[in-house]
Amino acid sequence: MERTLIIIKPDGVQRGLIGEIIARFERSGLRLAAMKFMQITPALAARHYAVHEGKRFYEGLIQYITSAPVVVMAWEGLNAIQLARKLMGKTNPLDADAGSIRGDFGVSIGRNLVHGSDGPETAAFELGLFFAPEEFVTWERCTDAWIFEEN
Ligand code: DAT
Ligand code: MG
Repeated sequence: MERTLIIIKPDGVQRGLIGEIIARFERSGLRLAAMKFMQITPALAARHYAVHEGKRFYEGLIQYITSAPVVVMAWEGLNAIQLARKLMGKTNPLDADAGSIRGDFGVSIGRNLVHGSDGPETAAFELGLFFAPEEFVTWERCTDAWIFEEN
């Protein structure tokens, strides 16, 4: 089982797509482990996007992610990280497949609606930035046996 950090970015919130985006994760079979509605501070944004510091789009990225509230979630399941990236689609909505969140709703790379961790180390780091350990809910979903195949 893996956990990944998903953020519905300010454009997703402002455009009224919170429910639409959550529904896609929910019906995928991934299981919700934590969720909050918040506004990201510049300091938190700088830590979250530290790997992009110095790139020409960095300032705009920090401006955008701190510009309005976001919904931050942890989703868990088998291969949750890769699965979530697939639901999101490629970084640039122009390259994102139809049927993905960015492919269906995005136009600009700098307004691409969602964030999702890109690997296990990144996921652990990012989950720790946004959630305290006690904020993760451990629960059994009544459909788990129909979704997560036992090995
Ligand atoms: P992703 O969000 O798919 O993991 P990333 O980590 O490479 O993509 O970049 C983080 C965000 O920065 C991305 O969602 C949008 C923005 N970004 C990336 N490359 C960009 C570019 N060439 N021009 C403008 N914004 C960019
Ligand atoms: Mg990334």
